[in-house]
Amino acid sequence: MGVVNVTPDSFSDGGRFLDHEAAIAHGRALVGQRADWIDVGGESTRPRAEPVPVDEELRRVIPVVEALASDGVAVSIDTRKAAVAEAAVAAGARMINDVSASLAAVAGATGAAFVAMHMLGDPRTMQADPAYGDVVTEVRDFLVDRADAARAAGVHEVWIDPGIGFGKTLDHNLDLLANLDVLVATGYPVLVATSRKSMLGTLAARADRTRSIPPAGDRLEGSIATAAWSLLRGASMVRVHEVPASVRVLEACDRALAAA
Ligand code: HH2
Repeated sequence: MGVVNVTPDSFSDGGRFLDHEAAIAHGRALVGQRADWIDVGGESTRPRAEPVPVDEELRRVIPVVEALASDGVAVSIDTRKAAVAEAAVAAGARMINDVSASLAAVAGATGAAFVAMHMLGDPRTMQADPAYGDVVTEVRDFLVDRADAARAAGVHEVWIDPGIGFGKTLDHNLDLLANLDVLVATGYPVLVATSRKSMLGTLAARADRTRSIPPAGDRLEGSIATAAWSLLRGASMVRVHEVPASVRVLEACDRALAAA
């Protein structure tokens, strides 16, 4: 799944694809690089991000969804708002990628596939002091509950996603990655999105023996390593900014899995 953020403030590519033509061209390029899904988002959910009014989010994403969908691209709409999800599906999106895991009814009513992601709190406050008893069990139970509800609401294709970086410390994120098999064992296909996230900046700085965290655009090694890890541990899809490198990883992982 390749990312197209039509936002001024996304943590790694904010402002690069705010212009509709640039966003559409980027989506087409990612398809050419073999992304199966293009995830179009009009609201940053990075820590401390401010919510975007519904009209503004619609203005950002709908022309991009329409253009890509009319090319035959499988478009996913990354939103927490029912009105945006509905309009995007009407414009041709086939999947609702919902970081709030609350839009199952819209997916059921529109016939779209649905991604339920786990987040503790909301983006404004989620990284303040996230705490869990057992992060893996709590995330799994939450996701199964939301995914079962989505199925009951008539959704034909339901994905689950641990929500790396959404109300989680580095240790929580690592615990979830280490125990991905617990999510895979639920039977729901698992989507993982680590690409360029802050945990990878922290780990890169540790590797470099420095305090300076590399910027989001300079976290490719960690993005690739965690994508490969996720795929080898049973994830069915990874959400990434750098599609060509990720496709190569997928190819290598597929071969390794087939040989195993
Ligand atoms: N992470 C981001 C956005 N959408 N969707 C799913 N299912 N899982 C994720 O982990 C996830 C997501 C954050 O990344 P990005 O879109 O690059 O940044 P921003 O939210 O700042 O636009």
